[in-house]
Amino acid sequence: MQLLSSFLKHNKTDQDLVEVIEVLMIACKEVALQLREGALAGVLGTSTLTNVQGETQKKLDIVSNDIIKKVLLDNRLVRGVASEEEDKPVWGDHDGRYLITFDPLDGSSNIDINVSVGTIFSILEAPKPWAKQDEAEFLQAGRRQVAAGYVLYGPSAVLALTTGKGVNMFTLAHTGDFILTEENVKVPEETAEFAINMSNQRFWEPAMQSYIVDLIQGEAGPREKNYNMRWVASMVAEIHRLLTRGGIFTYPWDSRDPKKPGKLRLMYEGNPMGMLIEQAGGGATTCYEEILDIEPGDIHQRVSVAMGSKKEIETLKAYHRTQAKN
Ligand code: P6P
Repeated sequence: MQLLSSFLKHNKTDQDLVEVIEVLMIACKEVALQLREGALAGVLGTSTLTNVQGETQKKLDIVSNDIIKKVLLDNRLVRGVASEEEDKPVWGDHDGRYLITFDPLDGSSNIDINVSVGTIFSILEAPKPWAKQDEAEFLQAGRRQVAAGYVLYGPSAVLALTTGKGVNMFTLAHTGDFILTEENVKVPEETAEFAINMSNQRFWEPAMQSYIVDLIQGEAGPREKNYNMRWVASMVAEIHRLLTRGGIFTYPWDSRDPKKPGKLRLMYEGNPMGMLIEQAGGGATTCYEEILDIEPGDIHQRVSVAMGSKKEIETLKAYHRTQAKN
């Protein structure tokens, strides 16, 4: 059995990065404990507050955000953090080298029904020369991430992590250690499983409409095979399924608010998950460009997302190229 820290050291991971990842895991272990307690900890239900996204915050959104923010900013290596639950970046007192973006509790609409949720994180190096606590330091394309991952709080708590040398998974043991349980994870190139919120179908652009219609037609249709569907409404659970058995997950642009590129957020959902999926051999696209190539203009900017099995992603992109020609 290999502990997270010894695995990272064995893989010659930058010592400072190892320290920041270990500190982040201390916070995620505390979040896991709060979730495990659930109603007994009095942290279920909604607060009276809304976040910068305009979403009513669950009590656990606030609790987990505060835990992660405090633990990270206490560390000498962390310069600042940007969270889904914070309007602006929050700066520490240290001239540290890392900036961290995170969604403290993705999928939190599932908390009260006891369905899996997760913490998503992205680690960037502050660009030199270090500016004086300027939001622009965070605005780096996803390819600049030095590490990314999530902790899925499911039947077991599992960390999926990449530092740019592939994807590995670690399960939280009763001892409080994250133990290596899956090494060099790969997304199967092909799939027969898709994940999309079908209730939005009438709002999608034509290419997405025809792509999904063709999947649903199964072996009688142009894809000539039957597909299964999943929708957990928790991106961490969906991406964990892709890493575990393949598939495609998409939350596309829709016409409900045409100016919004998508529902999901680039800096702490699209980029970290995109790095994981690409490092595991899958694809991560808006259907028009690779997510990790996007130059961000705002820490809360949204993005249309399609991720998963490489060949399925290429097919989806082909539908959009055809649409663009017509
Ligand atoms: P809908 C959770 O709020 C989230 O950001 C993702 O985790 C999830 O994939 C998506 O939104 C679910 O959205 O519209 O199905 O509730």
